Amino acid sequence: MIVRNLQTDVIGTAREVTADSGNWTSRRLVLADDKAGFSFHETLIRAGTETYIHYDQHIEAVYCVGGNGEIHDIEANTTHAIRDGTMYLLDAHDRHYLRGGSEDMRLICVFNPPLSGREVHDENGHYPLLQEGN
Ligand code: 9YT
Repeated sequence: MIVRNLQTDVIGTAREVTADSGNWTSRRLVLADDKAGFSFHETLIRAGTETYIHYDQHIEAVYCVGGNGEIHDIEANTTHAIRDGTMYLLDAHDRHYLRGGSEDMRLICVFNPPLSGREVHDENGHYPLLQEGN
């Protein structure tokens, strides 16, 4: 069994990653080296920001537990409000814009394959497929 606490084991360590843009901070509670087959994060999306994302190598489920924002599905040209209790699943490598609303949004995110820990979006909104040890 692995037990971790956000405050004591994640915040302020290498498991906490902030985008260069400052748009989001990801606190990575479970990573690839835990060998669970997925990674598990709490992500803060800053209010009023917009981030282009395209996970071409990963599937991600996202569940909102606080704050507000929206997701714009580029292919479908639809926009969905996100608030406490909203889930979205990026099951088709969906290109999208993620927008923070009037307050920071707190999201619980699961990635398959798991992130190894250091990923931030590249200029195409992608996360690379990092192998452990890279
Ligand atoms: C919801 C989302 O994809 N936000 C960007 C950060 C990502 N969730 C991560 O690395 O934790």
